[in-house]
Amino acid sequence: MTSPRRRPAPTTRRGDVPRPEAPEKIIIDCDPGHDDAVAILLAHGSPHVELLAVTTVVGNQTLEKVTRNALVVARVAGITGVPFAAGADRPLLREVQTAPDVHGETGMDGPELVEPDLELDPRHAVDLIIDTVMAHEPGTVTLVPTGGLTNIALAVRREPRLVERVNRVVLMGGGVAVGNWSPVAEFNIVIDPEAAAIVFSAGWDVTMVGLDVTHQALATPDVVERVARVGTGPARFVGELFEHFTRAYRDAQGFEHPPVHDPCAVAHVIDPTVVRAVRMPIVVETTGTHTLGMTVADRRAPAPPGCATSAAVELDRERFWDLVVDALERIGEPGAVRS
Ligand SMILES: [Ca+2]
Repeated sequence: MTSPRRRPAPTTRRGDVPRPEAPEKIIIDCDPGHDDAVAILLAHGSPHVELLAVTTVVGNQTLEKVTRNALVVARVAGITGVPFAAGADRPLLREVQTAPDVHGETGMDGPELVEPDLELDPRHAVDLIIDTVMAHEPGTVTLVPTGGLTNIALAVRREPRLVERVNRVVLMGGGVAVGNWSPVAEFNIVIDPEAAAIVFSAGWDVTMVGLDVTHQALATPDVVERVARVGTGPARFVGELFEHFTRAYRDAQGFEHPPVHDPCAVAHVIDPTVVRAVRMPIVVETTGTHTLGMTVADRRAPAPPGCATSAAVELDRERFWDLVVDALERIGEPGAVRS
């Protein structure tokens, strides 16, 4: 079954963002994470999405660290009235793999990480996801995972009606023809390939925003300068994240400028013309000797009838960063950046 899709509103002049009738309700499931932090800020600052909940999953660092980081971002962004809950502390089958070479010992090295002031929701992330989706009208809540897919897989196994209830899943992970954790696999997928296989094959509408587009979302000096010009505490926070991310990506992965992956998924929800996706069958490799965690995308057009998966193929870089800068400007200066 195909979920109801929101029709993209027409874009007006360059730099403007489309004006949908109502913001799209989203849940971000994440592992902050420098780019997860930017994704949360983009979602919070954008008038085109409504953040219903933030859940965390082991990934870039341990569950304890990424959960604390999510709460730090909440304080920096001034997010209140949105539940935050911690989820899985390990993958379904595999050993825990984290990425300290990219994200540091804290998982969000760079800025000073202030003491969080938000209480965690007592529920497990999986329960919070299920409760939130089931409490809303069918087809109105979009899941935006930006970490490993353990929580999402557990949620859809625990409550199979989620397949019909969610609007769609727009995830950062994978790639059509590129890897980063192996020659063919991306980190979010390969750290829990069984969970990813469950999510991609569940039958709900899945859009994979993968490395093909996120490797174009580079924090180049002009982007760093644009963010700095916003001049607020949250913008300085992002600047300090970029500083670490730039060094780490240079040393660990040989990138001149770091790809800021996770906000690309949020940007696709905000405006599908900024991150354009094409429908194609995608399956996750769970047994490959050299290809574990590969998202095997069938680019032989056209996609067969009933195909529920899409892959992002093109990023409008200029308008993507417009969205991020616009969100930071709207957030302003509400949260403490220095303790
Ligand atoms: Ca992430």
